[in-house]
Amino acid sequence: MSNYPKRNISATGIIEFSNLKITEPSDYAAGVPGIKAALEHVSKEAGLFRSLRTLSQMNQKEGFDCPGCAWPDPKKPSKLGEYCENGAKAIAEETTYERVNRDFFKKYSVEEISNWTDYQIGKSGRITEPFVLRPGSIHYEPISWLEALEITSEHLHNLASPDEAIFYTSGRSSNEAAFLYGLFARAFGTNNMPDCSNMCHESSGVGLSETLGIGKGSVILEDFPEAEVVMVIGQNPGTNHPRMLSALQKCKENGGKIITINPLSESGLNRFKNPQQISGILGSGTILTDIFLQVKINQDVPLLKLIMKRLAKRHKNGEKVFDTEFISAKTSGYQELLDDLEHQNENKLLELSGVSSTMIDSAVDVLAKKSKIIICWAMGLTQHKNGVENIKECVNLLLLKGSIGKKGSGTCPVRGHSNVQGDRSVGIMHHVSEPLNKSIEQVFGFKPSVKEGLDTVHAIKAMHDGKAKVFVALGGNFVSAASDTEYTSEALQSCDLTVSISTKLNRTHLTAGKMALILPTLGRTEKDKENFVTVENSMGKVHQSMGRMEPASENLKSEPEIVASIASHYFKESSEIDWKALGSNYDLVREKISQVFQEYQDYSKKSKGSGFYLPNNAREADFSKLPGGKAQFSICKLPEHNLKPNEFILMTVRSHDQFNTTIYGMNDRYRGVHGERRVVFMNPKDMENMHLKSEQVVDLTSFYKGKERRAEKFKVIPYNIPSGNLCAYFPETNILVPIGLYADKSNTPVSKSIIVQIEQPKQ
Ligand SMILES: Nc1nc2c(c(=O)[nH]1)N[C@H]1C(S)=C(S)[C@@H](COP(=O)(O)OP(=O)(O)OC[C@H]3O[C@@H](n4cnc5c(=O)[nH]c(N)nc54)[C@H](O)[C@@H]3O)O[C@H]1N2
Ligand SMILES: Nc1nc2c(c(=O)[nH]1)N[C@H]1C(S)=C(S)[C@@H](COP(=O)(O)OP(=O)(O)OC[C@H]3O[C@@H](n4cnc5c(=O)[nH]c(N)nc54)[C@H](O)[C@@H]3O)O[C@H]1N2
Ligand SMILES: [Mo]
Repeated sequence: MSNYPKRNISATGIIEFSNLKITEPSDYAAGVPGIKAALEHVSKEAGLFRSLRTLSQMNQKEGFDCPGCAWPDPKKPSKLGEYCENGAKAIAEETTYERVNRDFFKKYSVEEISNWTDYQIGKSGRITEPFVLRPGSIHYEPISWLEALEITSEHLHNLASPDEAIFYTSGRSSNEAAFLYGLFARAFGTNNMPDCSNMCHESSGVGLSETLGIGKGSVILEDFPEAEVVMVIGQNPGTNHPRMLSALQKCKENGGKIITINPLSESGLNRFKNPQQISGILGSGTILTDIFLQVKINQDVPLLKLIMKRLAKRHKNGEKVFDTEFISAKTSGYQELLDDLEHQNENKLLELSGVSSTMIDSAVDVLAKKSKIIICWAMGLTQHKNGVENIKECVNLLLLKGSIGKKGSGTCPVRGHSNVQGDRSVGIMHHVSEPLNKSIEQVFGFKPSVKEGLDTVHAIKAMHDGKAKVFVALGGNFVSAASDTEYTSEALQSCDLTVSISTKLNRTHLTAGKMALILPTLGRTEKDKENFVTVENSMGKVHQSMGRMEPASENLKSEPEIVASIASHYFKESSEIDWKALGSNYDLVREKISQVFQEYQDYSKKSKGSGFYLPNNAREADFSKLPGGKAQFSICKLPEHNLKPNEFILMTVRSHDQFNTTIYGMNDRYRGVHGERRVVFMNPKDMENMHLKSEQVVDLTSFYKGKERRAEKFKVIPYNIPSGNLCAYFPETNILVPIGLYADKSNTPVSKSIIVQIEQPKQ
């Protein structure tokens, strides 16, 4: 495409402070303030009565699946409503009355909107019809569906190779949409299918596959009441998976213990006032965490090694601590692990972990005596250079205790997006799978490419280098979610065409290619004729989801229909596949899925009601597909940071008022931060050493391979966080994560251990 003047787009928005108020962090989650916050959000965005009706359908058998997190629904959903405060916010966000329509784009140019914060952009509302940003133009204008599809098709045809196209998926898409999308990418000829999982639980997938033979967790919801110990590592369920707190509550009520490992003492894990119980509203709630190990950022491997070393010592002294029968029948590498633990220096591990020896002993004591153990984790373990080894170390502990494939025990990587696991199961994957390729050939009659595709970080590099020219996104907000914001923004803007299938406006629509399209789609809550779609929850259960609200505009199409239309316009008459039929008949899509993946027999029928579980070998303690037919112990290295005296490790987390890049509001109630997001949490002693006062404004800089990256203007907040560690929110801090810095094997950006310095603001 010939050269047009480059648009003047801000990748981050103008930086302005709002109204910071700091209070004591809350010492419990949910309760009355949770109900109040939920009601405030829904009334403001979408009207109270309309929202309450929508919420009453959420996570019910005939209703729709919450578009928030992937935590499973109980067998008997509460009649009062099976949702949490943050689920209510997700609904408010989708069912908002605000609209991004022709008038909006006439009034505001993309250059102007790009100066807004992500919060302001998101609050603009739902997109009402297809829009195009033509080369050289700075205003989106309406375009017909037909012309938009023709433009997409023409650009895809003009590529020199199918590998010049990128097909990104975010985890909110249904199984049906994701399957069609993956099928189209493969029929088109590429495996370039990066997805949000690459930035999220990819390390879990890799670590679990290599050790247990399946990239998913092994527990189901009914294991929680049975568990004797639940360890929650690197996860903040009070904010990100609030319905998980009810499962933890049941574990506690049955006498179970909870061990939490986190650099922060997160309120949601301290005490829970269940808003669905009278006692939760009037009473003092349930204490959740019994033992809190305040680990330093990224020192979980040393901590877990120390725990295992002390357990091994007790075992050696004759106490029956390890499940030796399980170990000899089902595992490989036990002796090597014991040797490694033996050689580790106790004091070094202790110092690295930052946790007191007596606290570790209390955890060891509980773990020594119990055998039904669940380990839950999320981004606090996956988004590090050694993310994969973090997971393997958790597996080591479970294997020593025989806590796999047994009721009340197992692995629980708590998934993020509501269908991120389902999208993977039905074929969104940049890796080549021989069996999948074979199946697709049998069912659809074409041979998919055998060339490995690009994941998120490599797709960004390819676009930046001019090797990929068309970017299509099925949902998500690529530029704000990915690392190295400025670099990713340049990468997208260098594309000839970017196409976003979206519900709401976001920054990726602004860091657009030379030509850009927004194809507006129905959300989860909305009626899609009489169709239902299916999703898979965090525990491998597939079930239906059916929206019932009137769509935000009559000009929206469903995701499966949009994907199928792109395919049918691209192939015209030349495809064996009847894309039009697939785009309108989801039973037919499910039939095709069940032909390609044998686990989905009788798919349409079985997904009704409460749904069905996909097979899970780890749940059955069947490791026959692994070397020697055994689960694998791993020897993990200690993480290395080599910090200079003025350097800190920064983790980037979610506030209580956001869903990834969608900012619901400006408060982080549990952590006592109100009205502001540009804050950095810091240990008071570190502040003193650096002569920093509370609310003083600083810049954060990171250096990587000779390049400085700077995130400007953050207010310092004294907080209970280990010395040498910092915490701030994403996406504001993504600008600091170098594109070249990602986890070994999983390629997940290291969003939780960024080495930074604190500097005086530049201006
Ligand atoms: N309301 C809401 N719900 C969500 C989301 C949302 O944004 N908002 N996002 C969804 C998505 S996609 C995902 S992936 C999940 C994310 O769920 P989480 O992983 O809970 O999300 P984060 O905010 O990234 O929190 C990470 C936690 O790990 C801790 N941590 C950071 N570094 C370390 C470390 O080195 N070691 C240990 N032990 N702990 C560490 C942090 O202190 C924090 O408590 O939530 C999903 N659900
Ligand atoms: N620094 C840092 N970066 C991170 C993380 C971190 O912890 N720290 N976490 C990472 C993680 S875990 C993840 S999962 C990624 C998230 O990456 P993404 O999934 O790409 O980002 P989201 O913010 O969830 O996407 C929000 C957008 O999705 C669109 N959308 C919402 N609902 C629908 C729908 O039903 N259909 C369609 N088609 N579109 C819809 C809307 O337009 C909305 O603006 O971010 C990652 N980035
Ligand atoms: Mo995620």
